[in-house]
Amino acid sequence: MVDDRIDGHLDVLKDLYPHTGRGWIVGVTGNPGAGKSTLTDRLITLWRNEQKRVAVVAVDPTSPYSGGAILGDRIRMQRHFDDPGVFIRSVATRGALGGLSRSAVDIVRVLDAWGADVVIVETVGVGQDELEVTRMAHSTVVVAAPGMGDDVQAAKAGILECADVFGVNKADREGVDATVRDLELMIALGRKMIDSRGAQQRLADEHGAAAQPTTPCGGAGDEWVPPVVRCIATRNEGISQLAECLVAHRQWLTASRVGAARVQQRLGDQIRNQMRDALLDAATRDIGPLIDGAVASVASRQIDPYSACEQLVAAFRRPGR
Ligand SMILES: Nc1nc2c(ncn2[C@@H]2O[C@H](COP(=O)(O)OP(=O)(O)OP(=O)(O)O)[C@@H](O)[C@H]2O)c(=O)[nH]1
Ligand SMILES: [Mg+2]
Repeated sequence: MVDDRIDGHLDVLKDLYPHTGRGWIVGVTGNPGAGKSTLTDRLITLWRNEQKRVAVVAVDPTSPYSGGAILGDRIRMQRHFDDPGVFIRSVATRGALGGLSRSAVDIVRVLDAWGADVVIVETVGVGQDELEVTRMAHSTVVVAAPGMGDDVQAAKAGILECADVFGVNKADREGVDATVRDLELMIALGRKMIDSRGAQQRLADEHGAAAQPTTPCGGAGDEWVPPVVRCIATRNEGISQLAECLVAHRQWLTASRVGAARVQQRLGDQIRNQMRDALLDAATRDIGPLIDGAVASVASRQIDPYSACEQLVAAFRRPGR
């Protein structure tokens, strides 16, 4: 009902809302083929072993970027399909303005109400919609892989801002050191450098040299520096370290003032988005033909799009139109 926005779905969401707010929303984002689904599959296993209920929302798996990976996502996670403690849902609502993100936000709420301890949201890190979905997560891991030459690209797309943990996957491949270095350089440029060597050494002592985060899992006061964790999802290596960093991030969120501020901001964003959608729906319903007319006028250059927009807004606000 919620995904298809069938009549009555808002009532369902209203009824469910009091039951939400308990789940931990974890974003898994990154370029197509970086290994997000394989990694998610490993995280599901890890959290299921801790008796957590896990839900997965795979957003837009049919995008042209990932080339119909809906099947890929299912294959990578298929071992969990008949586990009643796991719920996996793909969302591919493209087309309608903002349709993708608003469906995804609502589906996450439904799964939160279902009692998911963790809701993992897998998105391909391209496009505004995906970034919007990522913003809804409490903790986000950005999955990078060596040799994709995409790190700078990712920074441009705003990925850096939403990364709480970097997972450098496919660490069995050549070029992993360069990818880690690039990311660390980006983090250092983007944030104040903190002296991390002490903590790094401690992690290396605890976990061995294999897959330790290259930066410490932890925030100092109001600052969180995203750790970079190497992993090999196909071999289940580095996954528990990655999960530890995510948990550390969650704890930091709870303890710091940033966490509360983020919750406020996220709610504000969601309400504003909902208002934008609702207003646009109402306008389309009330003055749909006028909008079509304005599009035609702009197309034939009789009017500029700015004035057209002003006139449409004025027409929509006119009482008793
Ligand atoms: N060598 C190597 N291959 C991996 C690793 N993790 C995943 N892969 C492979 O990379 C390919 C893509 O993995 P997926 O998990 O589907 O990647 P994804 O990011 O979910 O892809 P999309 O959903 O299509 O964007 C698959 O063939 C995986 O087996 C890894 O650690 N090392
Ligand atoms: Mg995938």
